[in-house]
Amino acid sequence: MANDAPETAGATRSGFVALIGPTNAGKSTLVNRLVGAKVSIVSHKVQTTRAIVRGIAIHDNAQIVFMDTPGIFKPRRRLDRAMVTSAWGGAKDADLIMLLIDSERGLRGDAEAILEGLKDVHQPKILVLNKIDRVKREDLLALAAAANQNIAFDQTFMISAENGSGCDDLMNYLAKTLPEGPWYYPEDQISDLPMRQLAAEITREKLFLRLHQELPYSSHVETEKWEERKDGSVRIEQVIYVERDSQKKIALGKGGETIKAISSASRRELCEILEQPVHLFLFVKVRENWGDDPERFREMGLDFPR
Ligand SMILES: Nc1nc2c(ncn2[C@@H]2O[C@H](COP(=O)(O)OP(=O)(O)OP(=O)(O)O)[C@@H](O)[C@H]2O)c(=O)[nH]1
Ligand SMILES: [Mg+2]
Repeated sequence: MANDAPETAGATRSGFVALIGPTNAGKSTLVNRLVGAKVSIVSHKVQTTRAIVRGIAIHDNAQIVFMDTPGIFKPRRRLDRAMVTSAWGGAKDADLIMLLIDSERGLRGDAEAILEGLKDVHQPKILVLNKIDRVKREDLLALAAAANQNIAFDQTFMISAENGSGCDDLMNYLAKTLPEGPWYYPEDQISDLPMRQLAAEITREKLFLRLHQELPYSSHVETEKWEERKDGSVRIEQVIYVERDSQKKIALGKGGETIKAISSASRRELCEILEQPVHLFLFVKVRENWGDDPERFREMGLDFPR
């Protein structure tokens, strides 16, 4: 046809790549590695990511928009259901889907159900076996074969998001596979999360790292105030919402030592990210049943399941 665009050497490519997988597979770790900056929080606990976080990378002439999604698992609470729905929604919006599996866990647990669910998703899919620093090579090959049995993955990659091994090959593949087209975001943008929200997420990460049992899952952080000061520093006030008075006591710790430790870890990281001195003030408030409050879901970027 006459209006066919000529193949130009400098044609740009762009697209959305959704990372889906069981909780704790290393999706957020991988997004941070591929973007080259921390855009999504990471913890050793399950269900760390709660809503889709977009991290943007440029490789060769391609702009790759990674969608980090909440892990997929069998939901119990309302919040769980919203998270799992959001993850599948991310997959449906993507140009390409990356299924991330923890090689050590293999297909046990939620992975089987996700493979089943992927049969209804029609975009190109690739399989990424993560945490290869933890397993023997022959086990990896067996896992790759088993996962490829029911789903036609275009490619299988074996990587370690933690130490970066295999990540260059993965990026090269994505950059040449995404469709031709203009970039979606300005060249220097690495995330679509507003700073106030990223700051709340950083504090939530410290909470996940520090607190045990159910408490991290029953808490939620919001940035309430953000005040740039004349001396170049910033004053940030955040509230940690918990569901019960007993949880508030645990979050504060004896003599306030737990909240102090969380605050200073979060403040240190915020200073680094913002490249300015940070005065961080954390408050713990009880908000009963925040897990059933539509407003909280909106704040997190989730739909409220009825
Ligand atoms: N050994 C090893 N650990 C890894 C690797 N990638 C991630 N991890 C660890 O796995 C844990 C979970 O990582 P996350 O990135 O939070 O996992 P996720 O898939 O985003 O988890 P959810 O958001 O809860 O669904 C963290 O303790 C990471 O440090 C890897 O390549 N090797
Ligand atoms: Mg995550």
